[in-house]
Amino acid sequence: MNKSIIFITMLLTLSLVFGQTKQQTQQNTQPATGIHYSEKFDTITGWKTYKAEGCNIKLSKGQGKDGAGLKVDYDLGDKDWVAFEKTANLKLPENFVWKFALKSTGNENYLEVKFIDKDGSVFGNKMLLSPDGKWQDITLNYDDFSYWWGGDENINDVTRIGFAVSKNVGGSGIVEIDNLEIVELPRKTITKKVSPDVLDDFEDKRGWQVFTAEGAKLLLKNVPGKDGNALAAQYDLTEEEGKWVAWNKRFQLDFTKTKTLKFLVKAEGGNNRLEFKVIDKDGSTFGQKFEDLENKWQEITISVDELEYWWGGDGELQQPEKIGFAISTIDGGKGTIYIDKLQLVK
Ligand SMILES: [Ca+2]
Ligand SMILES: [Ca+2]
Ligand SMILES: [Ca+2]
Ligand SMILES: [Ca+2]
Repeated sequence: MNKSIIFITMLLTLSLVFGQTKQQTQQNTQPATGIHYSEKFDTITGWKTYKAEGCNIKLSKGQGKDGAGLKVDYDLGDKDWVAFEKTANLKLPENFVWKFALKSTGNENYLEVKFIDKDGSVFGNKMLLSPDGKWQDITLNYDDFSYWWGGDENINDVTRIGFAVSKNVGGSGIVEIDNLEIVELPRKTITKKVSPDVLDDFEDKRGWQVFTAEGAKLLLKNVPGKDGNALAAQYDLTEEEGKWVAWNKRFQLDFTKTKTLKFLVKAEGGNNRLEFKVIDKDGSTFGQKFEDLENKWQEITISVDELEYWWGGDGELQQPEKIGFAISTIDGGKGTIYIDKLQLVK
């Protein structure tokens, strides 16, 4: 979590530099479809680097996938992150894809892809690098990005775009990027029909943000579940003690009428502990732990009043804003926890 704090500090500084202009409306003067941003990396001018203390990053012109590309040599050592960003002037369309070619070698760390807007809101996506030295084409949709921190919770005029390499196993590696494009797509018609008490049906993994202890790994996927898709949390806690992986998402939570939450769960692999959390705006974290989960679907019912206060904030739940899950070590090792149909019961 240290990394997040460092990022917040860095981004607060950036947002001060860029001022506090607030813009609530998003005017769409752009054409209905088309390329909003394109970078072929014939030059690497304008890309700036940032790093946590003790980390190193060097940008150079690489071979690229098509013509030259951006080559990033990094060394996290045992620290947390390096970043490379560029100023942009972009009105983000309502529906888009962010495409780029990616090649990496070295250690298996995370790649973060980020938009930063005028008031400092950061929207991002975090993926595990596959450092196999092969070019792969990455396509991220609007749904793959979630609000991370800073500014307000809307993405307005984008002033910077960027990437970061953040710690999974740490150490060094090379990341190469080419053919970066942000392309507008036709507006989506939303056809989802979910009952109003379902907070998340896990048809997609939109909005879930991943955190891991040093050396631990977590990959979130959508797989066929109990009811349509479920979320599969594939984890590797290693054999060491005290490891954990976690994933959180923001929800509009109102516990004034009902305080009963339910979800479906199934566990495969290692014998480990599932933690369920409700997190307040000030960081007050309340939770409940579950052990001996079985390899068949079961429904868990939680009463918000019975959650235990764990840490953070003032110990009171005034403005609940996130729900989180975590897996912590009993025996460690690998496994998958499946979650489906998270609901606030009427
Ligand atoms: Ca190129
Ligand atoms: Ca904003
Ligand atoms: Ca589902
Ligand atoms: Ca509180």
